[in-house]
Amino acid sequence: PATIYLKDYVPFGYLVDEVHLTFDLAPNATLVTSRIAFRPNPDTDNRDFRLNGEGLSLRWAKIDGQDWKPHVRDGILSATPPNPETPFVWEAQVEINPEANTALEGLYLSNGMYCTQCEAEGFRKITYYPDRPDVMSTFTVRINGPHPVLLSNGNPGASGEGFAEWHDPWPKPAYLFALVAGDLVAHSDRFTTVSGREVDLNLWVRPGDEGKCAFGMEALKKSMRWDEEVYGREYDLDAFNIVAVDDFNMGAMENKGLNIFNSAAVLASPETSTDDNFERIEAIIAHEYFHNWTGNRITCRDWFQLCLKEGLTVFRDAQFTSDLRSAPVKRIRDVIELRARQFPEDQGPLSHPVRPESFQEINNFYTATVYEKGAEVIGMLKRLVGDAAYAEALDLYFARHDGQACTIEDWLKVFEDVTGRDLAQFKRWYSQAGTPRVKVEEDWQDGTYTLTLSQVTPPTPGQPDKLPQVIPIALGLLGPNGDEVQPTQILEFTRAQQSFTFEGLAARPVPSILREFSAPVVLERETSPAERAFLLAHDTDPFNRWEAGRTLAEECLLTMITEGAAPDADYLNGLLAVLRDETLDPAYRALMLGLPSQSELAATLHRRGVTPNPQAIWDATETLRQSTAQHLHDLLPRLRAETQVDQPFAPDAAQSGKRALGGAALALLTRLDGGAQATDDYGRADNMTLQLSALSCLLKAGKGQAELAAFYDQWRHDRLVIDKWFGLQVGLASPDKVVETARALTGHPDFNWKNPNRFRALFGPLAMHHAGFHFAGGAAYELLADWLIRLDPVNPQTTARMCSAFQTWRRYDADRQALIAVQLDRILAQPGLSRDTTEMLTRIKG
Ligand code: DPP
Ligand code: ZN
Repeated sequence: PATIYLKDYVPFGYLVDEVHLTFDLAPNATLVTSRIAFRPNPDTDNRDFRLNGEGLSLRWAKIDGQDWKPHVRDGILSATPPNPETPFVWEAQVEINPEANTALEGLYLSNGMYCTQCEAEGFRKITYYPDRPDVMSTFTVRINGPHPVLLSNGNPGASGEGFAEWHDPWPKPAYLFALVAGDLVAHSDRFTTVSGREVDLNLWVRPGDEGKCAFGMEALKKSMRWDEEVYGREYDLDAFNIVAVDDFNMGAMENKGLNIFNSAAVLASPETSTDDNFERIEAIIAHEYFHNWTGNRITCRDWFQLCLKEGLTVFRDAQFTSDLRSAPVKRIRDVIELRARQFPEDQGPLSHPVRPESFQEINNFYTATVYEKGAEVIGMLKRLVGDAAYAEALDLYFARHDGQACTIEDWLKVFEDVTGRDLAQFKRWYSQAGTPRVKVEEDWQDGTYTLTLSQVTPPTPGQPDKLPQVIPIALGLLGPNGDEVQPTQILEFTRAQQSFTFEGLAARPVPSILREFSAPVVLERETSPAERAFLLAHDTDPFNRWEAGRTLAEECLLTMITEGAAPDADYLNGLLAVLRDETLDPAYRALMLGLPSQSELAATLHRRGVTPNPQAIWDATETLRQSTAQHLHDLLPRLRAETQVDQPFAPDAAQSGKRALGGAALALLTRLDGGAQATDDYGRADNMTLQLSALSCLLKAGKGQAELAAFYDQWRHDRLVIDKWFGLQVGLASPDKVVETARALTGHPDFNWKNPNRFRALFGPLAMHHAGFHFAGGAAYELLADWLIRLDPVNPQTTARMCSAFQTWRRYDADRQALIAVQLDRILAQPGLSRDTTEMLTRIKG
């Protein structure tokens, strides 16, 4: 496959003033008729007229009303307009086959409903067009079809029996185009914007799902208000439609005025959704809504700039969640996710800069690095310039670039203009891949405390040498009694090595470094368990207090693994003290009970030059869990009593925090009582959070088969709950049983593997089960490879994404590497393997 480079960017030779599309819907022969007004682009002399198109059968084409026979090859239609220096109208009609579209890109059918996914390059599967984000136009759409609901972007126009028209007055790139047609029902509401615009809100779902819409609608209204209040951004159309669809490769899509959601990312009810589901849905609704300004009104010049909209929009949705719920809890959860998903990517063969410089298949770059590290970079920028300058820069960004397709250079320039700072070094965060490692050394002499930091970013593919980056280090100092002697300040750490001194201190302080996780780096610091325990007890920064407990747990596990040590008393006592403290938010205490994931432990061992043994990591984790249960024995019933919820169910921060802590306590209790309490809880559970938490405890204990069967019977009609049923069994199996459990489930009649949610429900937990996936013998590698081979011709995008299960393979021993290499080669040898999967596996192999 061809590689596309950022450095080769050239503008398109023409601007598009207007797009008119007519769809005559038919499952296997939909006609798309286009009329597009082009004019020469004054910014370039290049007049090549090339349109993208894939899988289209062209029926006719005209330029300015004259029949035209264009040249079509390899997905490119080329023609030379008779008068390229004057405006002209291109018309064409193509036939497409939505029914045969299993890749879920372009126009496809899901349960008889038509829907689209055009980001990144799906529009070229609908009609011939300059399918690139820097070509923006207004769209007018007419849909002819027998369906009761016919939707497209923008404002509704004329409609009647068998047709509907839509007009989107805001120029947009083709990737934001959307169309939906089907037998849908709406949950409707209204929103009045700050300037008084009345907006019709609709959440469209399949009949039967009406009861799962209320939460999403509330989340939408909160998002609309929040963006007005915090960013001064108002909605700009008369209607905002959201559609839930069952077959969808990603979470959701921000199409202008017509967001399309994976049903798992929008449908919610207390009986079928966990608290985590609710929180995630709220965040995704916000995310897609916020794209209306950061992504749609201001879009990306080219796909290398993807983080321009994604990093910023993830950052904004995180701010929203922090405001609505608990800021420390959100921050901790985001850092857990970052370490679980972005760090392995950044520290392995798939490592790429936040703004990549080349790709073969852009779908492979919708990554944790572009999204989550992209958001971290914005958080760092905000820390460095301060809140006021950040707000001013954003105002300037919206004012200066509204209606444009922009670059990271444009983004940084508004910050430079507002602050007068030179951001050349900061820009390395966008161009250098890899996670910087920061080493800390300390010195204390005559009342002067010196902190010496050094930074190294290890080599990543294509980038052997790295330059120092600007790392904002949020630092506070604590005195011996735990009082803060130096409140949080931001150290600007810009050189390979740099010292910071603090004078006039009465006693040697204990530093609290990288508060709030002020930069996405790995902190390497030799400290005693006693000092960590001190921070766990006293740190005034909630993130770092949690982090102290986390590192204490990690070091404890690592010594158990490498030295066969017993669980560390500092950890267990520190944990007990924190959990006893009823002034602390239950959600926060629940997070304190978490352990580093087994994959994270493997990464740390690998970084320290030790080959990880997955079974040993599993065993140590189990042992520590068991000791924790015993150590907290007396406290567990009290935690359960404290976290009882007496009010009617609400998926808010307060209640979900209680359920999280109660669930964590139940998991420990089950290790002591053999599941008696969990069985009882399962019988009384009246919401999915409690039901799933009780069932999980039982399965983890090797019990609960009767409950599992009852769960299936209760929920067999609900596809989203059955996804959970699949995932649970694989995720909670013991390492030696994971593969046989997964294999047996692939034979279940409900294993509709062509549905991405169902495929991921089974194979996601397989890949995430560290000790099970890497269980000796490599059967899990083979099973996953078998199914990737099967899925690739059907759905390359989801296949390629699942390949990342293998990205950490170089961490492990020679036997495991050899077993994985066999599977990677076997997949790569498949004839006709997709560009998506080929690129991923080639990069993973390195
Ligand atoms: N642009 C989408 C999102 O991140 C992904 N298709 O919201
Ligand atoms: Zn997004």
